[in-house]
Amino acid sequence: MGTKRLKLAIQKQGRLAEPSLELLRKCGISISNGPGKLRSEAANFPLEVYFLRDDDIPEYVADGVADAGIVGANILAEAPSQVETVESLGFGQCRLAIAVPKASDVRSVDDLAGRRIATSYPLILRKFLDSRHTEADIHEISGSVEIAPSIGLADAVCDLVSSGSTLFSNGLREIETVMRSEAVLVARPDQDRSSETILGQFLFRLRGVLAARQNKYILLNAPAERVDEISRILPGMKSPTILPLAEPGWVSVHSVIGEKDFWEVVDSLKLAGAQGILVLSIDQMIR
Ligand code: PRT
Ligand code: ZN
Repeated sequence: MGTKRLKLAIQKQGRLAEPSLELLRKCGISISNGPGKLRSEAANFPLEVYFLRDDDIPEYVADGVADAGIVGANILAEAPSQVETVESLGFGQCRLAIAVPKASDVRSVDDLAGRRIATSYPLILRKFLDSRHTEADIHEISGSVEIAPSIGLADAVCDLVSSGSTLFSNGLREIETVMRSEAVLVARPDQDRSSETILGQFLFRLRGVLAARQNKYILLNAPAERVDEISRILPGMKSPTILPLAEPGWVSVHSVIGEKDFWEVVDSLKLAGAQGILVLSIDQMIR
C-alpha cells in the first residue's frame, strides 16, 4: 500500500479540462496529462487525477470511485446525485438559455405554451417551465441543439450559451435565462478521515488561489506629503506599506486591493499625485 491519495475527477477533454489543470498548477500541484491517459498522480501533493467525461463525474464521486470532482453546476442540476458542492471555481461560466428563431412570434416564456423546445437539459427546463406555469413539449436531444429549429424539429431551444455566437450564427435570439452556471468542486459528504485531511489541505490552497484572483498588488510612487490622502483612497486589506525612495520627498506605496475597487480609484490616485502605478497579479493569498 502506497500513501493515501485524494482522487480528483476532472473532465478529460472539453471546456473544463485545461482550466481544471491550470487551477491545480496554481495550487502548486503539477499533473501530467497525455492523450489516452486515464489517470495521473501528482508528483508533489497526495493527489491523483482521473480524466473522465464530465457527465460521469458526479456519479463517480457519489459511488466513491473518486473523492472529489470538478464539473459544471449545470450537470449537477440536471442529474442530482449524492455529492455536495464545496466551492465555486470561477471558470466555465455560462448560462442555460431559451432561444427562438429571429422571426418567431415567441417573445416571452408565456408564449412557449404548447410549443416544442429542444434541449439536452429536460429536467432543469421542466422545473423552470413548471415554476412559470407554462406547459410546453420538451424534446430531449443530446447534441447540436441549436440546429433543431432550422430543420423543423422544434420551435425553440434551451441550451448552454457563453459568448452567444452559436445562437447568433444559427439565427436564434435569446428570450430567457433559465440558470447561470460555472465549474464547481464537488465532494462526497462522507469521506474517510485521511481523504478528508487531504481535501482540507487542497481546499486551503484552492481558496488561496481563488482569493488571489480577485485581488491585485498595487505599487506606486507618491510625494511624501500626499501619502495620507493616498492611503485613504486605497481600500486595502490593511493600511498600505510605505517605503522611502532614494529621491527625497518621495515614497513608494504598496497595497493589496480588489481588482474592481482598483479601477474605481485609479483616477483619484493620479489626481493625488501617484506616479508609476504598477498592478501585479497575486498567485496565492493565505488569510
Ligand atoms: O465529452 P464530455 O461529455 O466531457 O464534454 P461535453 O461536450 O459534454 O462538454 P463541454 O466541454 O462542451 O462543456 C463542459 C462544460 O463547460 C459544460 O457542462 C458547461 O458547464 C461549461 N460551458 C461553459 C459550456 C459553455 N460554456 C458553452 N458555451 N458548455 C457548452 N457550451 C456550448 C454552447 O452550448 C454552444 O453550443 O458551446 C457552444 C459555443 O458557445 P457560444 O455561446 O460561445 O457560441
Ligand atoms: Zn458531457
